[in-house]
Amino acid sequence: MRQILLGGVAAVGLLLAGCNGGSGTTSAAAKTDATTFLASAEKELSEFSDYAARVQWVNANFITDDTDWLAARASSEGTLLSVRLANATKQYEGASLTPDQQRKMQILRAGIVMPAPSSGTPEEQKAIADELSKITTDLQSAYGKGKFTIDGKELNLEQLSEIISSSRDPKKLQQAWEGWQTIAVPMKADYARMVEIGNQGAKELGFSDIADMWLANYDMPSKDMEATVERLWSQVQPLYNDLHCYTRAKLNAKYGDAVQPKTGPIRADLLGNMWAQQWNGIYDIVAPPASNPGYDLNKVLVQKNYDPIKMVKTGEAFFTSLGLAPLPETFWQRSLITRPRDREVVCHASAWDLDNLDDLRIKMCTQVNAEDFSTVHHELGHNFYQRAYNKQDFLFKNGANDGFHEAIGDFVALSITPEYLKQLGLISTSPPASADLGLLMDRALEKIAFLPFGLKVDKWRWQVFRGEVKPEQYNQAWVDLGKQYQGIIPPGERPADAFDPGAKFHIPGNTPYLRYFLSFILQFQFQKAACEQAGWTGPLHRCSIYNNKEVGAKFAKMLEMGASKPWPEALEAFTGTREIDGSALVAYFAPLQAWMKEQNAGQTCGW
Ligand code: X8Z
Ligand code: ZN
Repeated sequence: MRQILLGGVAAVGLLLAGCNGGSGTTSAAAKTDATTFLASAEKELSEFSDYAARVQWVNANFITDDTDWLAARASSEGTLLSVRLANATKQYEGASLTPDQQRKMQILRAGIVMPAPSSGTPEEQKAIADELSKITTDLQSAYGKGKFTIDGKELNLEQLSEIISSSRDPKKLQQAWEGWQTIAVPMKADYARMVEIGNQGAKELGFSDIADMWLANYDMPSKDMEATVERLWSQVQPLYNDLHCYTRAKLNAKYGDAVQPKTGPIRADLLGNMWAQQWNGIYDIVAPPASNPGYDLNKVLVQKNYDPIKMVKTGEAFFTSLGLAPLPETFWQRSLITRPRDREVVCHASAWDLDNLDDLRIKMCTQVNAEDFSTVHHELGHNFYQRAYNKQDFLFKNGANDGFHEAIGDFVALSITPEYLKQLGLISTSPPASADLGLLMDRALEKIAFLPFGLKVDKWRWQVFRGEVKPEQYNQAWVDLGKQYQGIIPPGERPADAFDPGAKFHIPGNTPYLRYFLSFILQFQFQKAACEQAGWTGPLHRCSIYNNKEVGAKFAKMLEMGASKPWPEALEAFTGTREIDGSALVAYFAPLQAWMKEQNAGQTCGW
């Protein structure tokens, strides 16, 4: 495993494989003792992972028909292996197992992202695993190669995204937005078939569907996890509504009623990001008056001659300032840090752990700007987590849950404060308290704007996996959820063949998305706890734990636990609480929320 992709993904699935076509599964006669079974499963998975990770790495770094073929084959082998092991756990149902053994069995059973069915003859099993793997590989490659031509020029995602964040011409924005969505049209039929196969696989493993299976990875029954998500959303939704209301008024003032009406949803292409998931691209439009931080990190990085390598070195230096060991030399030799000019690559940023030990790498098409400076910390968070838990047993080499994996680097990036930038020599003076609203607004555009999007992606998939939304309703359901949660609508009528969800990496990439919603909650809990440990008494958004070895040591304790204990224990180890909770996030933004409420007075908020 190591669906290392995107860092420490839980999936024992897809990437693993075992080739020694073991007999199936539930034969009681063949029942081995649990300790022996788990040891052999971990050995097999670990060996397979060493191979599959390299195949996937090469495919993502050189997308060709041949590497697609290799990746599909490895993925099929991985699916067969992980499904075989998942089925084999059925022998131990009701057996008396230690908590660790139970945990490993559950990881084997539920940790497959897209399971293939295991009924039928070995030939039939292989045929359907091959079909599934070809679909998942093709979807991912189609996304990686996505382009759209404007004025005779073929544009990739970075170029189209640049238009979305910098243009203020509604026609150009609409053209770039609609253009990017076209890359997903050919994916729809494959996606529907994949859902069919995956659901059959999930049912055979005892789940009602893939949604049930994904939600079973949080140390509680799926239903309880879903309820937890609802509780978290109800805690943070009022904050999002205030930001939405304030932003809509600013967009209305900028573009006029014909483009952005005063009431109702916001036009999705006006928010500075292709998916309206983070709105920092329109900071200039929503900036609170008289609270200019006095610097623009985008410009500062360029002026100070930062290049992609220097950005990554700076990120690494933050982690080592906490007392963590530097990255190995191979990280620098083997990572892909800028987009190569001569070949197709999967540019969506990811962190990898090729040998489940210390062959760590990132792969990202880094640009010198504030967003990618943050993303560098995000990716390195995955790598430092991976190395911290490398002494755990194979099945525990993972995040406490997938939200933790996503939150580590983001938590560290919350320490990129003006004071920290000053320590780096990037700015010469730290802005006064009067700039706080500006600093908080910039963070809100990154963190608060994201919350409903973070929810939308898997709300859509849950509906699809549960059969509540059929292929002919795929697009409408996506648009409806965007309206319901984000309060956004597409810039124009959507074509009948549209498949807009496919234009977001994690849908063709089959990366579960709830993790990011959880991460955006957790990272503020980490921040609050860390700053308390550091004795910080100022506003939370000014707190940086740079160089703090004591906080670092406690942080490392949580990281080293990996997935060996239920996640509330890991949370407790660092923060002292076992509950995931949105109040730290709400407290962080309290001054901004109070100010936005004043600005919104007299308006009809909501949509
Ligand atoms: O996919 C990512 C990371 C890799 S795990 C770059 N993120 C989500 C996204 O881009 O949609 C980080 C924030 C949300
Ligand atoms: Zn990530």
